[in-house]
Amino acid sequence: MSDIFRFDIEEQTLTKEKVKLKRPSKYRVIILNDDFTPMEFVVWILQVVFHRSRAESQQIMLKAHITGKALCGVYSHDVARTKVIQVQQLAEQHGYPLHCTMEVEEGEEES
Ligand code: TYC
Repeated sequence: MSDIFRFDIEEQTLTKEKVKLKRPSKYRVIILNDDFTPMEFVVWILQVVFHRSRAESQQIMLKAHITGKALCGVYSHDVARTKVIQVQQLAEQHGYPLHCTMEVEEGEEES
C-alpha cells in the first residue's frame, strides 16, 4: 500500500489517495494420474521440466499415482503455463496421456 499526496491548487486542499498494489498471483502446477503413462516417464518429466531431484520426483509421482494428483511446483503465471505446455508436448511426443493443470494459489485473486 502506498500513499499518493495530491495538492489541489484551486481548492487549496491536500488529499491523500490510497493506491492498492497487488502482488502478482502465483500458480500451482498439478500433475494428474492416469492408467497408461509409465511411472519412470513421470519421474523423468518431474526431473527435466520441474528440476526436481530423483528422490523428490519419485515421491511426487507416487503421490499422484495413489491420490490422483500431486503438486509439482508454484510459479508465476507465464512460467506455470510454459511448464504445462512442455509436459503436454513431451507426453504427446512419447504417445502418453499424461496431463497437468495449473491453478491459482489459495488466497490469491485471479488478475
Ligand atoms: N498410474 C500410472 C501407472 O500406473 C503412473 C502415473 C503416476 C501416471 C503419476 C501419471 O501423474 C502420474 N503406470
